[in-house]
Amino acid sequence: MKTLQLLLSEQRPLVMGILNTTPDSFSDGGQFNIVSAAVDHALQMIEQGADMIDVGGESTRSGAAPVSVEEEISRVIPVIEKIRQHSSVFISVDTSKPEVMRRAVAAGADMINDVLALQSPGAMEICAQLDVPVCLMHMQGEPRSMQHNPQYADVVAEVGAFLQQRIAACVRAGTAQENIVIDPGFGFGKTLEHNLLLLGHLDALVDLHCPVLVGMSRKSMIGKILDAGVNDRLYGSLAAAVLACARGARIFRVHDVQPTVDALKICHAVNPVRRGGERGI
Ligand code: 7PM
Repeated sequence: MKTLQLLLSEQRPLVMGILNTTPDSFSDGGQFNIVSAAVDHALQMIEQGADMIDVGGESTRSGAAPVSVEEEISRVIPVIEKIRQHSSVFISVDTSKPEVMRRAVAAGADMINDVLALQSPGAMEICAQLDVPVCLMHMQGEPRSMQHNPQYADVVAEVGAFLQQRIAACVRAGTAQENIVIDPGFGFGKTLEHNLLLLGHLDALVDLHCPVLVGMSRKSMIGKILDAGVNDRLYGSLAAAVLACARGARIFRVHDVQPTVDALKICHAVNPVRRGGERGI
């Protein structure tokens, strides 16, 4: 079994492949076809060098309709079970619902990735009880309205303070400090300027002594700079990943696994154990 500690101890950037199981991401809507297409995609990303697969069943797109617990379970659980049958890859589940967290870990998931940073009632307690690693992400507002005029006095300080509070709350609830990963939440209630400030000052988050995960792949911050549609954001996404890596990020949540693995190998070759001992674990 792979553990977060073991992967991090390799002292190289870790690539997390994004696996969407929402019906809108597949052309054929049938349940069997969705599961088998998702598992095929996961195996392909593993082949390309993904260290982790992030399985998500709830679209966090601004304006997207909420998904029921039953619906989310029916999307992600069969996929997690099938990936586990084929591979020992590290699996994270992108969810905010305590019941989905419990079921996903029972099905073989290794980590909880929660864009709400375990603020749903019961979520923090379940994660402590399950004794699994968690990724705490910052978001301002809620998905439906978060991009309507986000405002900060000091985005870097506010995101850092929020994550620090959530780390403390999780540790109080019983989660081991070593099991906590933090994420600035690029694009979640942030303008392009906010996102760039966070990327430019990522060291402020690295200083919180938890490994930092970043997700900028194909996001609108890349699209806005390049004036490019979602299918023309690969090179921009690679550049953003490399910059984050150079500033101390440890885990990269991406769509395009193989190109990202290559780009990050270059970054890592320059400085393999970047401040490894004392920072970001
Ligand atoms: C529509 C809009 C669909 C945005 C999907 C998204 C992150 C995440 C997502 C992230 C962590 C995407 C996002 N983004 N989890 N889940 N960090 N930890 O572009 O940045 O994938 S969903």
